[in-house]
Amino acid sequence: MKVLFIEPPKEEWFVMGEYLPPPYGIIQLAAYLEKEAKDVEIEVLDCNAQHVDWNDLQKHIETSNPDIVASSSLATCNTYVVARTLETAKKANPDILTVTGGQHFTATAQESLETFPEIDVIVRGEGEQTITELVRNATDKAAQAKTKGISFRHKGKVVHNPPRPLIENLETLPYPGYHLVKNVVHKYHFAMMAGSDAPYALIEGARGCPHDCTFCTQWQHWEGKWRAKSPKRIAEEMEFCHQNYGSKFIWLTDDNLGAGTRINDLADEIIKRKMPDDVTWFVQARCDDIVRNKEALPKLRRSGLNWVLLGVENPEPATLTNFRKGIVPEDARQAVKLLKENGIFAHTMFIIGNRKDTVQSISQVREFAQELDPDFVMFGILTPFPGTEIYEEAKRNGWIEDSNWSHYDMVHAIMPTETLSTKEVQEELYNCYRRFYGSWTRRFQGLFSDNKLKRRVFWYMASKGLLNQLKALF
Ligand code: B12
Ligand code: SF4
Repeated sequence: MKVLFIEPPKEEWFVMGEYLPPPYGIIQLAAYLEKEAKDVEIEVLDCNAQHVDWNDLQKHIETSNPDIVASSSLATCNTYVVARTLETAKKANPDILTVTGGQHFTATAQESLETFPEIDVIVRGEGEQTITELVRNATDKAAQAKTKGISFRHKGKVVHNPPRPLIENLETLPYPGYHLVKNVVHKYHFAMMAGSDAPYALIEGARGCPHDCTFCTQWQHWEGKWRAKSPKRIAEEMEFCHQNYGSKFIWLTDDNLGAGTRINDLADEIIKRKMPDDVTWFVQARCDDIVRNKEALPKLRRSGLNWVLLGVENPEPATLTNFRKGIVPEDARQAVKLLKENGIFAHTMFIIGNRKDTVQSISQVREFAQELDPDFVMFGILTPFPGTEIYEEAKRNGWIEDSNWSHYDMVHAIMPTETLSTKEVQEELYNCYRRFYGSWTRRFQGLFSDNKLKRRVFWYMASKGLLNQLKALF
């Protein structure tokens, strides 16, 4: 029995410049399968790192000769890329069982199995135990059809098996399976965030989030539960990646660093390991949690945390309430200030294009970004990702004007607001970026900043022409 995990050829999300990320989801699944099903042969093909394009993929699958092909998906915008990968597997050998999973396919299992005949099985929700059972029962079709957590076609109908309970203790998961991509592991990098020569690793400290924002897929995907590894285990994984793979830029995949009470201990555990100063890490956090944990920030900085992405979303309290974000604008002011005071790169994310947005309210978003003056800003367009409440609302009300999944990347406008057309929302995104990055004062301050990170980001953005790329979208 052979399972081939594939990270398909993907285009970069251009807003963050040039990067090559490790395909963490599938190496995690493959490492678990390796541990639990010792007789199974496993191969991980990272098309982007191994320079396998669409022309070469079929040949590669034929040579590999797997019984099962499992494709990574990551985000809604990769839907067609996943379908094409599994279609290619079927062309190589129609007997291959094709599988995918993740947020998008979990939320659209019925529709996706109706639309894409090349997908045999969708693994809904948490993948490790389900893919292992699916592989174990590969020669017993009746047993396989009973696997919890899968959706598949049977006699022309889509069948959804009951969900699989979540793994109770995430520490039963193996360490990240970077050995499964060891020939390319040195290539993973994030040019703008850490430079092209800093080996980049993803590490998972938790799954899910205790909050329930209406635009977010994460809490729904992980059933409203937040499960975390201990600070000790997270620090051990960081050290493991640094020692074994030379990782210097570590992205903790947690959506919400501040959930629970682990921040202080996490900083202590990382500091205790005395990794070199050029090993840095990044994470996403809520503004209120940064404020709540302000005493721990100096220690976090000493542990190597040098970049935090904050979900500021909007300056309008009513919009924050509508999003069920649970923060107030003052949290954002405080959080940005605290990060900057502690030498941590403050990266903020704003969302425009909610139903009530007008030219005026979006200009307030821009002005709020100016006022906060973070080191780096990203503006995103409210995108109705399947699996979110916003999606259900938008679908019910017929707001969705673009059903091309490859546009669901928060850069393409998908729906109008009450007063702005979809095209106008698109133009407003450009205006937001132009207001923040178009100013010569800000450009000079960035390009010649004392802060090395800030300098790199601004030089990088200047060289990549982000504004022009955004303008080309309308
Ligand atoms: C790191 C990251 C990135 C990295 C790239 C990482 C990579 N490997 O390519 C960067 C920064 C480049 C990135 C870019 C983008 N990202 Co991103 N990213 C993440 C993040 C933080 C971690 C991903 C991860 O490794 N998770 C850990 C793994 C173990 O979890 P998992 O992927 O969910 O997999 C589990 C299950 O879902 C399931 N599963 C998943 N896939 C499969 C496949 C098979 C075969 C099976 C059996 C099971 C299975 O099993 C796994 C183990 O249980 C997630 C949020 C999160 N915490 O997951 C967002 C997230 C995936 N990103 C998201 C988005 C929207 C984007 C972007 C569009 C940009 C943006 N606007 O944010 C781009 C798209 C880029 C592209 N074209 O692919 C959204 C996706 C929502 C959606 N439905 O589309 C997420 C969920 C963030 C969020 N809060 O909404 N991202
Ligand atoms: S947006 Fe952030 S805080 Fe809100 S549910 Fe998603 S991960 Fe949690």
